[in-house]
Amino acid sequence: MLDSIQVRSDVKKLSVVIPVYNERTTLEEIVRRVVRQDVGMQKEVVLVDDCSTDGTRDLYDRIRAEHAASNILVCYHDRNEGKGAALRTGFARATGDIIVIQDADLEYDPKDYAALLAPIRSDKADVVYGSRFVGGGEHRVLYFWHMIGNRVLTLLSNMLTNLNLTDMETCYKVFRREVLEEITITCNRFNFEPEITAKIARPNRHGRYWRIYEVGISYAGRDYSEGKKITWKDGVSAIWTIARFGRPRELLFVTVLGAFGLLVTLAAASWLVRLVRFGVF
Ligand SMILES: Nc1nc2c(ncn2[C@@H]2O[C@H](COP(=O)(O)OP(=O)(O)OP(=O)(O)O)[C@@H](O)[C@H]2O)c(=O)[nH]1
Ligand SMILES: [Mg+2]
Repeated sequence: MLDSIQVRSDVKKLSVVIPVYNERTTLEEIVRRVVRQDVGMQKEVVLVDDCSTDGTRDLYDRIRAEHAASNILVCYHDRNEGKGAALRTGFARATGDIIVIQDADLEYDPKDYAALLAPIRSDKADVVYGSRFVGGGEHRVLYFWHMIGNRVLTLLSNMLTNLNLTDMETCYKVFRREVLEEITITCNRFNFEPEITAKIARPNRHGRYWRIYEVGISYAGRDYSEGKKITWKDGVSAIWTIARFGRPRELLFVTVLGAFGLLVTLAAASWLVRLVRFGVF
């Protein structure tokens, strides 16, 4: 696939940034999968351990020894700060021309890298999101309400960024180096997802918008017994972050629309109560 596209000559190295928190059971395997994946350019792996306490920290020497021929860098946080903070550390250390975020569990498959990198390599995109909700890749069937939650957060984020993404919360986000050089993540936890999405939707320092693409990816979600950690609290925090970083004009529009919807609902309810009182029903 990569051979058939026109490749940007300035794209020579991929950095895979992996935030890691208590992933003892999956870390070695995900690093193997990442290292094994041929991306047609140099590759470095930046592991950021977010103060794991489950024995994950004992694995890094073994990982370095197993992949002695590969370019693997390990950074350590001395207290747990969250995925956003781990990525901030990882981005600062990454030296690639393209940077991809890779979770340390086995939900996202590095085999999707070729498809994710293609729009950047062919100079169509500056940012690529891997969507779990489009395309024909295989998907594990899991929680309905989590899917609804993801859709609602993506909808709210789209309303306030004027983007038409289908999966704002996806782990697979790929950036040209230049994009990340202009963006600082301030949110430490999972709310960095709406923050970074809002920031790539803004004009860059040349006054132009970044070119954003989406590609379908496979997804092997895990359940809580397998280590799933995300909770409804992360959803609430995401909504607040979407509002906080949304574009002012869209925020005003959505607020007016919401207030109007609320008024219409209240008026309809009050008419209904009157009709019931007057014995119409
Ligand atoms: N939960 C959590 N993950 C962190 C933290 N710091 C770094 N991470 C890493 O961030 C990545 C995403 O975390 P996950 O818990 O898999 O989050 P998710 O994929 O959105 O949600 P589930 O896998 O469905 O729980 C993983 O590689 C974690 O190891 C942290 O403080 N908490
Ligand atoms: Mg996960």
